[in-house]
Amino acid sequence: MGVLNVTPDSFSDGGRYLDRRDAVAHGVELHRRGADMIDVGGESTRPGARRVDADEEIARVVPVIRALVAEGVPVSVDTMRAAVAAAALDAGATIVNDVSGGLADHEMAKVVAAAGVPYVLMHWRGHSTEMDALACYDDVVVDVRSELLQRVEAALAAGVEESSIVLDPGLGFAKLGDHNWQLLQRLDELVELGFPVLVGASRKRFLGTLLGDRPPDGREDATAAVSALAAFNGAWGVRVHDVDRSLDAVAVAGAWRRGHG
Ligand code: PMM
Repeated sequence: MGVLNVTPDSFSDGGRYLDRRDAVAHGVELHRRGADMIDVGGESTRPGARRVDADEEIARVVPVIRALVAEGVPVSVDTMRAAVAAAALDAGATIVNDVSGGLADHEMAKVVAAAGVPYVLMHWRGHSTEMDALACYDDVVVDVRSELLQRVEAALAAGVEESSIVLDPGLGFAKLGDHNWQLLQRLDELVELGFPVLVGASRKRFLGTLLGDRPPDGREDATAAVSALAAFNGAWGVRVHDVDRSLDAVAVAGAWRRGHG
């Protein structure tokens, strides 16, 4: 999954693709390079980020989604709002990626159920302004797993098909550095729930910390290493900014796992 943030303030690519033509060209390029889908988001979720209103979010993402779909690019929409998801699906998006796992907007699961599309439920505890204060766990893997299962129950109750659900541990969202590493170390405990698992580590702060406070644009090799290890440990997908490196990493992981190239 290639990341396309149409925002002025995302932590690693904010502002870069605000111009609609640049955004579409970048999404097409990521797809051409091998991303199976492009994840288009119009609201930054970096720690401390302020929310934009729904109309602004729709105005940012819908024209980009429409243009990508016209170019034959499969698109997921990265949003916590049902109204934005509905507009994005209308514009041709075919997956909903909800970083709040349905918690931020209780209408979301109904929109997804009505559309019958895949639904990424990410682990989340609160909005960006408050999430760092919510990073308290007994056992982060056990807690994330059980909170995700509650979100699965809510989605099923709203009519979402079980086979449409994808789970994501939500690295960096109400997680301190080592919470992320524990979730990765024990990824199998999420995978064994039987749902496809998506991992989003690309350029995140915990990678920079590991590498001696490296800035986001120096975290690409570490991101690719996470992609290889996530794939090797049973992840279904990785959400990344640099598609080439992760494609190679995932190819190596697959050959290693199968024992042939
Ligand atoms: N991370 C970000 C945004 N959306 N969606 C999913 N499913 N998983 C993630 O880990 C995730 C996400 C934040 O990263 P960005 O600012 O680089 O988009």
